[in-house]
Amino acid sequence: MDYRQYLDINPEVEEAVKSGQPVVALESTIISHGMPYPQNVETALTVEKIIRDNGAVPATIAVIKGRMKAGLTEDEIEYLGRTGSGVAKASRRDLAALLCKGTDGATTVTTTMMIAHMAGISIFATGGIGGVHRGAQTTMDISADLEELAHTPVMVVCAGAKAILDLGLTLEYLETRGVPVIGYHTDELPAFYTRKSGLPVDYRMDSPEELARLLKIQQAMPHAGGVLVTNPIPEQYSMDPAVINAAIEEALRQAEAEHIHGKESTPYLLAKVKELTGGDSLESNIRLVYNNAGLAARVAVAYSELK
Ligand code: PSU
Ligand code: MN
Repeated sequence: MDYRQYLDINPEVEEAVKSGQPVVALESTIISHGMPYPQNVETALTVEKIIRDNGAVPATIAVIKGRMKAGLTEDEIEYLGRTGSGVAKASRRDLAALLCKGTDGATTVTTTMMIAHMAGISIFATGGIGGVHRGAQTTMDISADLEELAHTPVMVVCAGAKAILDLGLTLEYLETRGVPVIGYHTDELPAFYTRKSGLPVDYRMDSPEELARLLKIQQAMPHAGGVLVTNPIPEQYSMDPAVINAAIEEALRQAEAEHIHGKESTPYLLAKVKELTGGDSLESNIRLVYNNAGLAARVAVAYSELK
């Protein structure tokens, strides 16, 4: 048996991959669990358009009826967005079981990296990654995203991670697992809604060409893992740190009071933060994803021009 039996690569994506044209992968958990309907669908379709406008082919990734899909139709994106959290959040441990049962799954950063790699796609844009949760010293809640970055040779372009996580421990974990953390036009790890966390990235890079070369070199290493690119939210959309941090603290308190844990933890915290900040955090979230999509597409173009 071979994983290709369960993989459907959309013809446009397949053609682009085969001929070395730029392709950017996109995740689907952000659609079904990360944003409300209908903004989730609107955002997902706009992100695809931004990638095209920047010269690359978008490949939104999901599991649909037990098939791993690299490249979705508009109807499939609409279906994932409308169904929302009715679609299972699919991490690495879920993938084989979803294929076995023939059901649907919204892919996280982890499973999007896996399927992108299976489909021959090296660059992936999203909003934020999972990481080491606050209190992980006792809960052991550490996102599988960090492990995937450690062993799958895909570049993930994100806006850092939300402060619902312990950002310092997240960087420690990435260091241990050998994942380079790059700041795009910054020396500081961005904290998703805000441009600064007070924590240093490993390297600063200032052009898509440099990022593309880094990825090529990384991929040439034996047992190559991934690369994490952190791209700060554009200044005009960044939030007031006092407002967002107060919402995060309150969301964490409510999660604890309601004994939320496991895979429910991240979606619960994301939804709470959104609720507590009204529409502001959603607007910022959408804008930073657009910003990441544009950068990822430009990196993909530069990558396709390398020998
Ligand atoms: N962080 C965000 N938005 C998201 C996610 C994380 O700011 O939508 C989603 C991504 O799909 C990520 C996943 O891969 O949550 C991490 O979940 P967990 O912490 O359960 O590993
Ligand atoms: Mn977790």
